[in-house]
Amino acid sequence: MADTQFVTATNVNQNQVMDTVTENKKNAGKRKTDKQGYSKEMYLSWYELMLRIRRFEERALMMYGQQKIRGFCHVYIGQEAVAAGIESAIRREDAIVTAYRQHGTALGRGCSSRECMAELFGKATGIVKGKGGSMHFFSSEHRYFGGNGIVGAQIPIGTGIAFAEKYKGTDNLCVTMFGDGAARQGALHESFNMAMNWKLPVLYIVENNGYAMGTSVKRTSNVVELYKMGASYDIPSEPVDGMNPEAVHEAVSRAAEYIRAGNGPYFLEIRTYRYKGHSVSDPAKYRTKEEVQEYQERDPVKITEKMILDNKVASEAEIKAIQDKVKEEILEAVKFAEESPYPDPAELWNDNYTQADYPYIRD
Ligand SMILES: Cc1ncc(C[n+]2csc(CCOP(=O)(O)OP(=O)(O)O)c2C)c(N)n1
Ligand SMILES: [Mg+2]
Repeated sequence: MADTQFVTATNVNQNQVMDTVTENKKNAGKRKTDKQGYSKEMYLSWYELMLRIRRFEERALMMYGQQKIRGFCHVYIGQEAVAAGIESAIRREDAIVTAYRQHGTALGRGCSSRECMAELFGKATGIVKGKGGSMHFFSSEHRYFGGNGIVGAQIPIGTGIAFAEKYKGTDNLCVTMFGDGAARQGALHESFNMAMNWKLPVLYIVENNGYAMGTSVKRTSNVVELYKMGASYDIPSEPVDGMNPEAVHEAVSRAAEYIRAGNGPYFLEIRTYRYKGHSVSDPAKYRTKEEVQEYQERDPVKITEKMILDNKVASEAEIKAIQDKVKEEILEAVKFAEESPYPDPAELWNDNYTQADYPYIRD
């Protein structure tokens, strides 16, 4: 199943973890994707979720082109294995908070395609009543805390959610995700330090897709292997192949086990790639076609489908049934969004945070 060494001991010591880090690094990119290590249900659920995210966003881009969706829109296409591998390795009660490239994470949490699509359309039936749009899905029912537009702002928020879980005595953890661009924010360092000092149940995940808007990781810092940043706080950290749901699942599983045992935070650098530009308005001229192609050859949806078929995990008919189901679901979601009403203008006054006794300065 895995060609990496697992860290499963509850009181694993730091040297062991750092040995594992070195091992993983040596093995990164060497993982075999042609061997079956998990159940049929697992492979099919990874495939279905990744396909749902892919088809959802392809359709959203089409609707954007028709101006049915407006405003900011950052798609996750290429990064789907990250959402799939995280979800299969954690529990529904665990919390997740992430940045603005977040449609896939919300769908992974189980938020419905129709509510998410309606949100993109700005409709009252959207997941946050049409008031958030592409960057701001949220669902406390799904333990999904958004959707944050300020780069890195969710890092202290996720740390705070983890603090709340520890304070309340649950054994839930908070997966706190951010991009490589956010890894340079000061808030990350304050959060890492506090989480480690207080042994908070937080799994930090940087989705390193190589770019922050048009700026490559290489141009930002000498430290391009982002997982190494955890070492300054003694947080166990490792790099992960983010183009393969199996690798993500394995890394998140051992991290979650370590955290749930009360050891404090864990940090994963999941290496991935976005095929599209930063947002719909970015032609992505700062990188070569060859670079994009290289990653498309490792496409997580395609490699998972190939793996399933080559190993006869499921039949072509079963794969086709999933494809048809997802296609129908997304078309239905668009229809639902189109037919839904816009929010009543009076809704502007609802769901705003107010504090009755806040000392406003008044004339
Ligand atoms: C504090 C702050 N600074 C700058 C921006 C403008 N901005 C929006 S996205 C972005 C790049 C972030 O890149 P990364 O964290 O790698 O995420 P990715 O888009 O690759 O998923 C920047 C600089 C912002 N939203 N917030
Ligand atoms: Mg990035």
